[in-house]
Amino acid sequence: MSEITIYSFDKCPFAQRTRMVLIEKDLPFELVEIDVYNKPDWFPAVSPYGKVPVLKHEGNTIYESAIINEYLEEVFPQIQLMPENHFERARARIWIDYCSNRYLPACSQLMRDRNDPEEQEKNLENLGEIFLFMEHECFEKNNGGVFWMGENITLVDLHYAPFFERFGAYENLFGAQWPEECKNIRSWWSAMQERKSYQNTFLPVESHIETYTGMMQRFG
Ligand SMILES: N[C@@H](CCC(=O)N[C@@H](CS)C(=O)NCC(=O)O)C(=O)O
Repeated sequence: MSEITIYSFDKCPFAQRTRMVLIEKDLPFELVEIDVYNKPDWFPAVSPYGKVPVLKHEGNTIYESAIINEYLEEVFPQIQLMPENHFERARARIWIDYCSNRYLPACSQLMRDRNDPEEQEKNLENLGEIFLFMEHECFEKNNGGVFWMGENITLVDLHYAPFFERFGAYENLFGAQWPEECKNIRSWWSAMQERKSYQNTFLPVESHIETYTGMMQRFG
C-alpha cells in the first residue's frame, strides 16, 4: 500500500495542483476520488473543511492545496520544486500568493458579473492588466528559462497550471483573452502542456465549460 493517500476530485483545480506535485516528485500515491457534489457520509471525518484535496501521510491529515504542496516539498526534497536561493524562494511565494489573491479573484469576478456588461468590461480590462503584470514583473525579469521562476519547474507553475487549463472556458463563456504581448506566458503554457503531470491530470475544455455552466445554474 502507498504511504500517501490523496482525496481528490477529477474536476477540482486545487486537487489537480497537488496531484501534479505528486507526479512531478515521482511519488507513488493512492488516489481516492470524491464526488464533491455527492460526498460520502464518511468524508467529514477525513476532511475538516469538507473539501478536496486532502492528503494523508503517516497517519496525519493535511489540507489546503498550497499547504499540502509545501509539505510535500519539505518532506520529499529529492526532486526539488522550490528555488534554493532565499530571495528566489520569497519571490516564488509572492507569485503563489498573486495567483490566489489577484489572478483567481479576477477570473471568478467574470462569472459573478456575467449579466452586467458594464462591470464585465472593467473586469476584462482588469484581467488583461493582471496578465501584463505577470508578463513584465515576473517572466521578463527572469534570467532565461521558460518557467515561472526561470530554468526549473517549481510549485509556482503547478499552482497556476490548473487555472490556465480552465482559461479556455473563460474565453468561451465570458470572452476573456490574454493580451497579445504576453509572449513569455504563452511559451510557459506550451511547456506546461508537455509535462507528464499535466497530461495525466488535465480534462478537455468542454468538461470545464460544462462544470462552470453547471455552477452558474446551481448558484444563480
Ligand atoms: N482553498 C482550498 C480550496 C479547495 C476547494 O474549494 N475544493 C472544492 C472542489 S474544487 C471542494 O472540495 N468543494 C466542496 C465543498 O466546498 O463542499 C484549497 O486550495 O485546497
